[in-house]
Amino acid sequence: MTGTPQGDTLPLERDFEATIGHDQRIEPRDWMPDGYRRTMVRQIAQHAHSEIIGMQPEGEWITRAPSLRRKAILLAKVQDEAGHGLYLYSAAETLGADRGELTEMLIEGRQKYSSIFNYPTLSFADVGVIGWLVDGAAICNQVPLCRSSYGPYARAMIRICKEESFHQRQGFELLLTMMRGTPAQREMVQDAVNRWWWPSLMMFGPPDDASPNTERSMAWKIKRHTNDELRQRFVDITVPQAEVLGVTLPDPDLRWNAERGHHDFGPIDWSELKRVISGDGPCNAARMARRRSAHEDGAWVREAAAAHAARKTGREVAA
Ligand code: BYC
Repeated sequence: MTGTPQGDTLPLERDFEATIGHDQRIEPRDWMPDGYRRTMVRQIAQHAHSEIIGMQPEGEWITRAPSLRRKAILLAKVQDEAGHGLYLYSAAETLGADRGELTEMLIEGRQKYSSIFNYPTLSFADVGVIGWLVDGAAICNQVPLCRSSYGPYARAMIRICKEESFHQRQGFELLLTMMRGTPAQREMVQDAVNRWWWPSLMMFGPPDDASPNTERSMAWKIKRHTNDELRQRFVDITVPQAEVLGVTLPDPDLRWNAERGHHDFGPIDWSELKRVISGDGPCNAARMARRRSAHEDGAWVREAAAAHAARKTGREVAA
């Protein structure tokens, strides 16, 4: 697919650009520029890793959920994240990436996962706030990705977004219940909102003037909006929800700007995002250690599956 001799690629490039220009999908067997393939593998792999690492902060609360109902909801949600990771690794495989190699790259620190999962979950209110803010931010980011130019990614995203929507609602409902509870419960919610608000805004990535990939990814219609556009949309959607909940978003500069038709918000500490992405967040080491040990613990499953597949292939050859 990428092996076409140099010089012969011009018609293929034209076809590719025309497909993108007509808002049609690029499919696995279509010719695509190496840079497009690399960008897709990078983004899909990071996204898959984020889903899998993202099971950890909330997973820690499954055994400590306050009721059977909350436990069942949380179990279902964390299991969904595993499913999202699997759809996404499958989408990356359609581009020729090997799932095992992607996992190795994550474990060796050569591929990234979302900064947001490097913060601790200190109380059960964090489960609600992750659903409301983190999944809420994920939905803002991912709904436009349902129209991403790479077919398998866009299709995976449709199902993921439906499930994320359930996740966001369960978080909001949990918080609403706590806000109608005792003063101590309301304090727990406010404390969790204070800790997760700014990291949630950072999920959208660096500001547009410091985002090296956005321009190219927008031209290829991999991304449909810039990081800042999506961040603004998230703030605008979230402010009225905070009012319904009765929580204060921890930003003294947050106010409606009638002229812009958007909320203004205060400066984001980009040095924190850089620190967290480069491995120096509050939980990076713990998240990676857990991921490594889960990978090692799963070795026997992978070996058994490979042996089973080899035996099956052997039987098919013999027949
Ligand atoms: N954390 O040029 P930029 C979820 C990296 S899962 C870490 O703007 P791009 C959920 C970026 O990768 C959440 N790294 O990049 C799961 C790039 O580095 P490389 C994940 C970040 O790709 C479970 C560099 O910084 N969602 O929602 O154009 C439970 C420069 O950035 C971050 C996705 O992956 C960050 N926050 O835009 C609940 C969605 N931000 O690769 C929820 C799909 C930036 O050049 N991904 N970086 O070394 C995307 O939409 C885009 O990849 C991003 C970044 C908007 C994240």
